[in-house]
Amino acid sequence: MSKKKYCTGCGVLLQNENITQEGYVTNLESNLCQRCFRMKNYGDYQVVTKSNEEFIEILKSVGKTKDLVLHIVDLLNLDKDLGAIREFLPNKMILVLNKRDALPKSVKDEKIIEYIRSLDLNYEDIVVISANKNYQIDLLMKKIKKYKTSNRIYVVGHTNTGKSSLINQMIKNYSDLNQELTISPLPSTTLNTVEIPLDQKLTLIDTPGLVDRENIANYVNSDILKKLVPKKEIKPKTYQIRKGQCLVVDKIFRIDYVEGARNSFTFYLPNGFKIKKMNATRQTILKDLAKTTYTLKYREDLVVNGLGWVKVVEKCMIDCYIDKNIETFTRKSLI
Ligand SMILES: Nc1nc2c(ncn2[C@@H]2O[C@H](COP(=O)(O)OP(=O)(O)OP(=O)(O)O)[C@@H](O)[C@H]2O)c(=O)[nH]1
Ligand SMILES: [Mg+2]
Repeated sequence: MSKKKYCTGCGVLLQNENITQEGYVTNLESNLCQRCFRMKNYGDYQVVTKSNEEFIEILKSVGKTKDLVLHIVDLLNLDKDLGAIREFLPNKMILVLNKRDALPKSVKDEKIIEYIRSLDLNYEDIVVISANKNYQIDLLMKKIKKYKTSNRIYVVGHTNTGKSSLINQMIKNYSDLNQELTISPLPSTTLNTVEIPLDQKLTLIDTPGLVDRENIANYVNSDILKKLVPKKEIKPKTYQIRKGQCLVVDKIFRIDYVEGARNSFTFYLPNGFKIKKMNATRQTILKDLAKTTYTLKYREDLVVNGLGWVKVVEKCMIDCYIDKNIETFTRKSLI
């Protein structure tokens, strides 16, 4: 019987029997499954819908080890990415806040760390990094060496937070390996654990990300998906708005200003999205989407899960229209 072989890009079990099933390769000599090969070479993204149960089982098995865990969070989706993971993992953990490059430079790392500390979560340490820009990866490595309990370090988090991107950066920085994990703007790129021995003393283990069903990434086409992952520093866009006006983001999201004094709305969204200010009474666009009414207090954010947020200065009442599956919520202003 031949030995089982796994894809070096996403961890899936390789097979050459069924082209419609995951892990397909024409030749079992290959190291990459066909899906990874197409993503890497042609940017051709194929969505895989897997049940979260499988990913949760993997997390639980990590929870049975005593190994150090890195919890990777996307800074643009902080509140949601922080949730759900900890409950499966009693391990020692470092919180890694990724995609620093996408946040405005004017926001200081200390301020973000202070915000997290105020939530009183149970982490050994917190590090702000950018996997793509190789920012503070050395600092993270120092902390890993400080807190590690064995030679094995697990990398966990929600999907698309940049776990595989971080490991690829560490492979480049600290090893002679030429392996490269598959990364993509699509949810569920990594499908199974992948072990990366950086050296004799340190093995990083990539894991599939937990899928948040209320995240916008599950409900948009691939063009919008690509726009959701910011490539550059987000340029906040501010609009002065008064009662009777509305703000519309592409064809996905609309806010009507229902009640309140003249106000300032600042959008923190990836730069590719277009925002239009219009007269609400004359404009019917997106009004067939699910409506939620929010009463905002002084300096609060309206967050759209997976997209970004709108910072509102004065207290007011707004109606928000968006696909019914996509979650919106409010919080104290982050910035
Ligand atoms: N701007 C920015 N984008 C990043 C950074 N790190 C990762 N990304 C992007 O985020 C997207 C997801 O990255 P992946 O590394 O595939 O994320 P993952 O956590 O491994 O995702 P799953 O395997 O699906 O769980 C890709 O489009 C990356 O280019 C970063 O530091 N900055
Ligand atoms: Mg991955």
